[in-house]
Amino acid sequence: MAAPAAAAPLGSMQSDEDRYFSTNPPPKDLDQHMALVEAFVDKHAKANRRIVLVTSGGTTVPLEKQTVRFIDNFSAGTRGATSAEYFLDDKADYAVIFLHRQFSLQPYSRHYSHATHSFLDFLTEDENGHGVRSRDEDAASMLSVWRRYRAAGDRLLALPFVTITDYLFELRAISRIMHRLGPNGLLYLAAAVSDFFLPPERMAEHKIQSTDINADKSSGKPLGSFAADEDEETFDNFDSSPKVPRSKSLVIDLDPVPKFLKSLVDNWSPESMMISFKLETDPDLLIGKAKGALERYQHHLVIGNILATRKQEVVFVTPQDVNWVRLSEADVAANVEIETLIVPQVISLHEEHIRIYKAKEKTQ
Ligand code: PAZ
Repeated sequence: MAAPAAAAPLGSMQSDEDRYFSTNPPPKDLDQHMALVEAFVDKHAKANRRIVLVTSGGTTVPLEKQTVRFIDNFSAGTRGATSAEYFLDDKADYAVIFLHRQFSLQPYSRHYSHATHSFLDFLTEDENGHGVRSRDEDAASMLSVWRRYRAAGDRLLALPFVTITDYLFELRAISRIMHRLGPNGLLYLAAAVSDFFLPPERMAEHKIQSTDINADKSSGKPLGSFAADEDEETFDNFDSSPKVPRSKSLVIDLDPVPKFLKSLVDNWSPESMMISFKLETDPDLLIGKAKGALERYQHHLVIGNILATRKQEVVFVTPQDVNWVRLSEADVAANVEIETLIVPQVISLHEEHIRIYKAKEKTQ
């Protein structure tokens, strides 16, 4: 029988969360970002405005400390950027902290920045030939986007992240600041966040090499987990060129990212309303996984979507209900955005959350 493990001395137990944040480096702009968030939150709290944190786009998983290669995902940030616009709408009047993947879609400019043709195609020479203006056919829609952009003004704070670790540091710090908003804070977590990462102690410092040549010179350490080559005398030679050693295959062994949403709900911003998104490709898994997330994290709403149909339908899963939200065929044909349905429903639920919180406060 194995001897029982010695009990850890009191105070020495580190949670997965503590370990993650103490062993991974914070993003270099974190302090500067949080100074902006503090000022933004204080200003809008004074105006008694509700604030939503919208997260958007994919997180990268770097394979090297001086990163040349990384793992990424499909998300362009359409859901986040589009939703942010509807939260900023005059009628909704939210202030939005837009935590987004660097260079992903942004509210308002998204209509032009990632279009299939260049933004320059929206312009034409003005009458005097001294400048440019929008083409006549685009003028009305551009004016509408521009007016909404100007109206949003200082209600939008956009902060970029790149890696999964940047994202988690920023999420933790922003949600802690939002805690001071009480129930007026809303967390709308639409970013496509990696479930896996490479811990720093297993990350190569320099670019991972595909052969053993100069391996020791470049890093002084083993270069990641390469599949060992049985036959060291094999070469990549298909012609009479000088012999070079055959490239090795790269085996990547990733750790699971600790589950942070429970900390968000319990500790970081417990009075905010929290909405997470759940993406699946297999429709048979979606509702079960969404319910599982609700049970596990005890938050307010999971919005589920399937990769192939995410722009036409989503499902709202709460502890009480499962409700599909769908665009009609006519809406799809007219390019109506599903966020025009999602955001107003989310706002009603947030209003309900605030009402319940205030009613509870009165009875205490
Ligand atoms: O960025 P996008 O609009 O192409 O995709 C949006 C989305 C599918 C990433 C989002 O709706 C979502 O489900 N986010 C959570 C993904 C997840 O981690 O399960």
